[in-house]
Amino acid sequence: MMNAQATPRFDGVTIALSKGRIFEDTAHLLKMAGITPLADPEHSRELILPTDRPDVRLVIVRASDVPTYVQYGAADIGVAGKDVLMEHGGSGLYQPLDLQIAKCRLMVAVPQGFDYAGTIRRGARLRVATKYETTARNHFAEKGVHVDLIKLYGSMELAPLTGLADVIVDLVSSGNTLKANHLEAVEEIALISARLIVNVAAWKLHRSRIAPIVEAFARGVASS
Ligand code: PRT
Ligand code: MG
Repeated sequence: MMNAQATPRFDGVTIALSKGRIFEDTAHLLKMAGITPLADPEHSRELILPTDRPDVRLVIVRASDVPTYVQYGAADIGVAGKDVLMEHGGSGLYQPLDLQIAKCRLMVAVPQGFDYAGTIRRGARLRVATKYETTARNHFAEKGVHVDLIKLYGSMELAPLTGLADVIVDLVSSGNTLKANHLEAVEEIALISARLIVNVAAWKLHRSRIAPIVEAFARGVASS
């Protein structure tokens, strides 16, 4: 529960989004719900964006922070990638909708020509660089592969090129980034798309304000 005294009062629905592809791909869904942001997060420095509906505001946070804002009720609703949700664990979150946006795949990738299957067959330890530590650990544990995980916060593709790691676990959409860095995908861990997430307590207490937005998003997904 948030400390009521420290929390500025806003008696409406707060939606947490990250800028970039999530914000861009969510715009048409917001529109279906009759919500138009009054500023563009790419150009505004404001982190709380009002909308044309006085009862709805947006908060702009890092993609990996969206589940945290919604889990603790600082935002009622959010849009987060399945990758981010797997890593977060999903506690305190209701996930009513696959929004079918920001699609990609979470993959294991190696330097072109690296004998991934052979390395695993020999039972050698793999050094794995990734931002997705928990998901990667679970994946390799299920396969019975011994790994040393190296946590990175970005540019995973650089790790095998500099000798930091043997393999990476990262998102792939077109495959161009891997190709440009002489890497190739060898294994799929999960298909990824963005999900609508809702704070469990807010869903129970304020269902009448939140449900119409969820339903409008659902219509938006069905019509695209
Ligand atoms: O950028 P920042 O560090 O602030 O956070 P972020 O990278 O987590 O946010 P953002 O906005 O880049 O991504 C938000 C969400 O979009 C992710 O959590 C995914 O669910 C989804 N998404 C979909 C992707 C991609 N596609 C994607 N291709 N996120 C990142 N990428 C990156 C990938 O990491 C790799 O570096 O794009 C590169 C590969 O793209 P291709 O087309 O070259 O294969
Ligand atoms: Mg990014």
